[in-house]
Amino acid sequence: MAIDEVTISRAIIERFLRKFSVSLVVDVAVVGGGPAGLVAAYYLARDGYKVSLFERKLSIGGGMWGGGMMFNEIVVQEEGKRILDEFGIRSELYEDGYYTADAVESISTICSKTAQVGAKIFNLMSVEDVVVRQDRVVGLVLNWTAVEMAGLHVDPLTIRSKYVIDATGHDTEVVKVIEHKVDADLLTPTGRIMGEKSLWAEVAEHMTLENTKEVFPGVFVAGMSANATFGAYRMGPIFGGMLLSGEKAATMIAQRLEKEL
Ligand code: 48F
Repeated sequence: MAIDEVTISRAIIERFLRKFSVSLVVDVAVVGGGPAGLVAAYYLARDGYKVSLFERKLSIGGGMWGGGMMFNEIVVQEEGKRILDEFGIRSELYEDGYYTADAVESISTICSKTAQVGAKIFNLMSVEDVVVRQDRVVGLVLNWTAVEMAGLHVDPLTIRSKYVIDATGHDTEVVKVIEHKVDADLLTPTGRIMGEKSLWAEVAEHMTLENTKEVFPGVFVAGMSANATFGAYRMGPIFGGMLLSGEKAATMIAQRLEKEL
């Protein structure tokens, strides 16, 4: 059969628009496609919620691809291994309580399973603003990363979402927008972003879970963004906290959504 280039173009355009159109109104919008955001999107989509994930970069996966200092292996502890097992990612005992896994196998599997359970993943899109109504975030403002990079004067588009997860990592970008633009305190002890502290793996790992919570009505923080928002330590290439934080954000939001039914 002959191949028609225009059919290829039309197929891509129509299918993309279909995917984007159904993502204009969602239960949960996840900002950032690192391990924390992907795991949150996975559990929510698997449980039947309508989820979109927006990632600024071409590749999904955030900081997991490079392991530690480009040695592409990750470390998790017992609790984190449970999540690797759930995704079917192979890991190997290194010594008591420490497991390693191939960084590429880990993040590509998480990404693939998240897409397969129905989360709509959009790469090359950046979240630049939020929509606030009655002191609650009810949507996100999106633009192409290429527009952002080129500094072009192009207006964005908007989506509506019952809940937002800021999983933007160290930069905690959604919360930053709220802090700068919304005339209300954040749900942190100071009402402001408290800022990330230097590296302390042991404390940071469990603080990540503690800090995974609602930071503004309608907005949860997960992963490094949670620690940056609540003034906790970074942890380097141990990834269990990121995975468990994604799971916790999903569980907390699912409980809220259930109540609202
Ligand atoms: O940085 P990232 O991997 O965050 P994470 O899921 O995991 C942190 C670890 O990678 C590592 C660590 C391990 O213990 O400390 O750093 O918390 O992924 C965040 C993603 O968010 C994207 C960014 O490109 C990255 O892929 N991102 C950031 N800001 C935006 C965004 C934005 N405004 N819009 C869309 N994507």
